[in-house]
Amino acid sequence: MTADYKYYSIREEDDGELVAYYGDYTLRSHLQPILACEDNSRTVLIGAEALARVALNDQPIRTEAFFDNLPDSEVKARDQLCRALHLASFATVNDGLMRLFLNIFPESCASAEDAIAAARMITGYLFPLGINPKQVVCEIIEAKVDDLGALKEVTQSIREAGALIAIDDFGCRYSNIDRIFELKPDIVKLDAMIVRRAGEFNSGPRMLSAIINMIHEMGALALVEGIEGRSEMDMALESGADLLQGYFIGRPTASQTGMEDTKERDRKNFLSGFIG
Ligand SMILES: [Ca+2]
Repeated sequence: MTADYKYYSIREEDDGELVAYYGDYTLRSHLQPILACEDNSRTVLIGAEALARVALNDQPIRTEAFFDNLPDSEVKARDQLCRALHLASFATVNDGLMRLFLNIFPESCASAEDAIAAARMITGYLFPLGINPKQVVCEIIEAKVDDLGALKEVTQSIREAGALIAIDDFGCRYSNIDRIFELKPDIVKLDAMIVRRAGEFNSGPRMLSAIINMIHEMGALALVEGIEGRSEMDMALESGADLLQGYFIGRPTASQTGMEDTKERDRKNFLSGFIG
């Protein structure tokens, strides 16, 4: 598959992996698995978050560095490139069931107009790539978007297309509970810092339960990020988390291998009954 756009190109390598080229930068799409908690603390793989791996002249760099100190128009072009790459890569491993969690860069929602354009860009790709909109969860960092009108536009446009909304990094900055209630997200992702802090205090697990209960009151599912060990996994399960993500479950890996490895491991977990 080859797709050329105004600012960049996406090409298929000999091994089948899609790579995006942007000047001297190359980008690859990696997936980090997300588990759903079922009754009796059983877990099952339901999807993955797409994360970009960026290199400059073949040297790996932080993904954030790809966006640093650029004019808005450039940030938007690069953000579009990431989303196009993630969607096209996911399409190559799409089994019709797994969900793709896709980050929306806050700068793409600076205004209502930008937000609508970003949402249209995503939804416009889905049909040609054979991805059911219901499989896509768009992650938005509410705390980084000042304009409530733009937030509403982007959530409404995404929802109208049939995709789901997740509030990302909840609790790491100045998350505004009122605004989140108003946006009616399907999922709220608790920042990794929350589970880490909850593990440091005796009252931590109760605090985590209270936060998760509040998210349930909103009518949303609670996804706990930052599961890096057994103790965090157990605490999240006991606190009523609906979804889990973190290194203990799986690191971001190249799309094809990552999903297959995790599926195999998760299948074993599922068959062996209980985790713990
Ligand atoms: Ca995210």
